[in-house]
Amino acid sequence: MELEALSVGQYSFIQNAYSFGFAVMAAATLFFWLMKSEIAPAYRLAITITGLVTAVAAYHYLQIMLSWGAAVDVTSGEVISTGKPFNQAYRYVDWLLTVPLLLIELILVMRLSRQETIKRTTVLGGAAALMIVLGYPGEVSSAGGLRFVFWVLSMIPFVYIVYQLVVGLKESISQQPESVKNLINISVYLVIGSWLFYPIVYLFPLVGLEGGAAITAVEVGYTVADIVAKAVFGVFIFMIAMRKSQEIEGTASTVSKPAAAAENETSKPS
Ligand code: RET
Repeated sequence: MELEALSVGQYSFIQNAYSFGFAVMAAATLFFWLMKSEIAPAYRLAITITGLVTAVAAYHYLQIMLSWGAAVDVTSGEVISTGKPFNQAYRYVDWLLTVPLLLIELILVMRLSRQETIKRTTVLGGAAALMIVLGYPGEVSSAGGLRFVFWVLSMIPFVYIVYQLVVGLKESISQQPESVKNLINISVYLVIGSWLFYPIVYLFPLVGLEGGAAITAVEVGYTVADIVAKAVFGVFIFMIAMRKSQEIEGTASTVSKPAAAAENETSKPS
């Protein structure tokens, strides 16, 4: 990455985007974990994982921010490289850990049969990890040809995941309770929509986008996409779990309603 192509303004803007990313991911983690007690036990694992994903991301945003701060010196009013490299591996390590978990969150909150859960989490999680691993060599290579080859290789599991989400899960989604069907469909399209951003951005250097504006677009763009794919998506998972929990609670309270009503009657002041 040609950091000296940045203006001080662009450099700070990116630093602020990382800081914002850290704040959102850390706050989202606290929210998911603190609110977990509101969720029925059957859906708590999904929410624990949702919080883990944002926790891992918060940690990486902090590391990215520190690495960004150490890579250049702006005290002269210009962006001067300090010689310490900006570590791009943090993003990929983050994705490697969190992208499979994001798909696992979705499967867990659907609460499919045990066998289907194992099958789908393994296949989708495995494909997601493969997609990230195949993308990395191209990301760090300076040869355009190699970048393109790894883009094509990484697109194979990507297309497979999209196919599985849209076609493979159709039947299972149709069996979900009416109250959450819509939320699950939105979550699936949120995954596809936010994930599409990454392979497009990856191609920027190949279509001649360079310089400070391109670096800014890529770094800020990845940060926004990460926030949508992890925190916003997490809120949807949370809403699905919450609605399903309320349904379980609703069924339970219908059973005990007569007793509760009778108690209310007797305790009413006259
Ligand atoms: C790469 C390499 C080029 C081809 C493809 C890619 C896909 C990356 C994706 C990343 C998703 C990241 C998420 C992060 C959440 O915070 C690796 C850029 C297909 C889909 C969801």
